[in-house]
Amino acid sequence: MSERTLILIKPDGVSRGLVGEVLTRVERKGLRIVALDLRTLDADTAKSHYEEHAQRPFFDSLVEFITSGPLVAAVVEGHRAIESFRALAGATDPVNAAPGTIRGDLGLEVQANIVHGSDSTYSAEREIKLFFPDLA
Ligand code: RTP
Ligand code: MG
Repeated sequence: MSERTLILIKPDGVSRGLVGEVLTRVERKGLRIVALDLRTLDADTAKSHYEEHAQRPFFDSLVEFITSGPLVAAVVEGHRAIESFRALAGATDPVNAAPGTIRGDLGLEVQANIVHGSDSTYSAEREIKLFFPDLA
């Protein structure tokens, strides 16, 4: 089943020069990039993107982090793309993420964990509309 997911290379990934590394892993997996953009999020977009975490103690810090510099937003498409990219990304906390995953190989800290991937078909649809409202 082909589907689409939203991925972000977070500001830490961009500032560390990991855009090519992440996109290479995505493409080698067989996922196809259908939209790609470097942008800096405003606070309202960031809050909307992470709305499910609004009551969490780390929310303000997360919004500050994700708006702190340019990130790369992409829509990728392929067989079970949502689950497939989450598996490539690895566990949220890079310390617990398996070696071989993006976070497991390249990250150390839970907030600056390099990438985001939509976690369900509902989230993917919502997030793709938020980031790329004109995408067909
Ligand atoms: P994401 O939404 O970014 O793909 O990450 P995820 O599903 O693996 O993790 P989630 O629970 O949705 O958390 C969203 C992002 O919030 C930051 N975070 N900080 N300080 C903390 O304890 C903490 N916990 C989560 C991370 O940047 C995480 O990816
Ligand atoms: Mg999440």
